[in-house]
Amino acid sequence: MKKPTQHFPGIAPIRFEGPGTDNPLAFRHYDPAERFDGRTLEEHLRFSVAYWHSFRGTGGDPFGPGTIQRPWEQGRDPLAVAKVRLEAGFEFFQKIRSPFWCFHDRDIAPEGATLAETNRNLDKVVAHAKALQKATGVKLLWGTANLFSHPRYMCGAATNPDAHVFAYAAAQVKKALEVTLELGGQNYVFWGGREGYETLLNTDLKREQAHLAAFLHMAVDYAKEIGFKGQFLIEPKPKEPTKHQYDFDVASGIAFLRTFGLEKHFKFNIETNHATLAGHTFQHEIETAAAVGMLGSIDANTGDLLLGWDTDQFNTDVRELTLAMLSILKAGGLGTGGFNFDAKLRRTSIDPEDLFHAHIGGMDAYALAFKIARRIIADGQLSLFVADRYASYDSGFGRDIERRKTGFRQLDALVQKKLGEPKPRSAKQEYLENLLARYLH
Ligand code: XUL
Ligand code: CO
Repeated sequence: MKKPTQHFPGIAPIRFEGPGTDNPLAFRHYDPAERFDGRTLEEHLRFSVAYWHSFRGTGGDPFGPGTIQRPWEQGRDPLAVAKVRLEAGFEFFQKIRSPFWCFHDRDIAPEGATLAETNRNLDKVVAHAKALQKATGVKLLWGTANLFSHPRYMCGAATNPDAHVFAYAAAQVKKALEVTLELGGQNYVFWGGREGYETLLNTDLKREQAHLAAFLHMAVDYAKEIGFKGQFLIEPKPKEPTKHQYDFDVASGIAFLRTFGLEKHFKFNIETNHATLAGHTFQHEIETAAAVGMLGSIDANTGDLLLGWDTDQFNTDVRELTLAMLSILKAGGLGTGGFNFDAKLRRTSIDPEDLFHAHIGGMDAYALAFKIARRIIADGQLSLFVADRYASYDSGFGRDIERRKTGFRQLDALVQKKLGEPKPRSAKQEYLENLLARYLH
């Protein structure tokens, strides 16, 4: 048998060597086999590689073309190149020890002259992906459709003023759902691409939002029809590419889903850089989704504090990730979701090896944050502090407030006849920040 080509020669599967190692191509904190509560770290964290950044990203920016040239990008037949690229991808997923991957339909297969030809291209590449998944054991965390790159979608897909474009997008998502099912995808993501607007001078906001809801209802119906049981996820982002994205943040997403009766069918895929673009912390978005039982999955990345756009960098900020992990663990984990590295190399990081450094850094930071968060939870000091802060609601009139068993008249009488003036209590933020620092260092 022909030995398969090595696309990353000289790089062996990454091993865990512990915090003391000085090997830059080893994990210091992520030991996939380490067990916690009867499950391995690999099973807890469910890391995923984002195909679009790591295998379609070229480093292009508005000021210049791509800088990254991969050795496997050879030949004139786009379908043949797509298949070899996929082999490089699966070699990478295996070597970086990622149990999952994620893709957009158009990342993996080229568009043809007609939708039928495009779908045929996709089928051929999906058959190859299925074989590679089987051979390597790497699974699909989620699939999605690219409804934003092609010029036909310049004014949106489901929110396009032209019903013809809506119909085209529906056909595309129909196919994307079918291939996600074919590949055993555990979730399906709707990120709002160009579902938003630039100016209200040309936009009927009310109709566009209703169209988006109609589109999502059709997706729910079709998933049911074909037997796709994966979790549907909305990925909020406040701006970019449009000035006003409809899925601004988790809170506006919840309101949208509830307004249109979709809340039972969706959870959220929360991306760190999207949270901060919306003026929130990563942890805020996680808590907001978890509070209504809609925490689904994470797009793991980070922005740059000094830049106002979606820089999609790998996140190595253990403090930020520890806080996020605390909220995720408190919520009972991500279920069918995982941590997908929706992050890209800097334009100047042009070596294939840089893909390894980037993911090792991200995986180690999440693994360390997971362990620290577990220690914080086991220790209990932080949760005891918070519980104690709300203790007045655990009994008496406080409990009546929570259970809606009292009202303004009773509370007024209580304050005037018995309680009098409340005694302020310190919220102790600095004490708590120091407590957190104790776990981190
Ligand atoms: C864009 C973004 C997307 C989604 C999938 O900012 O995050 O890559 O994750 O469409
Ligand atoms: Co994303």
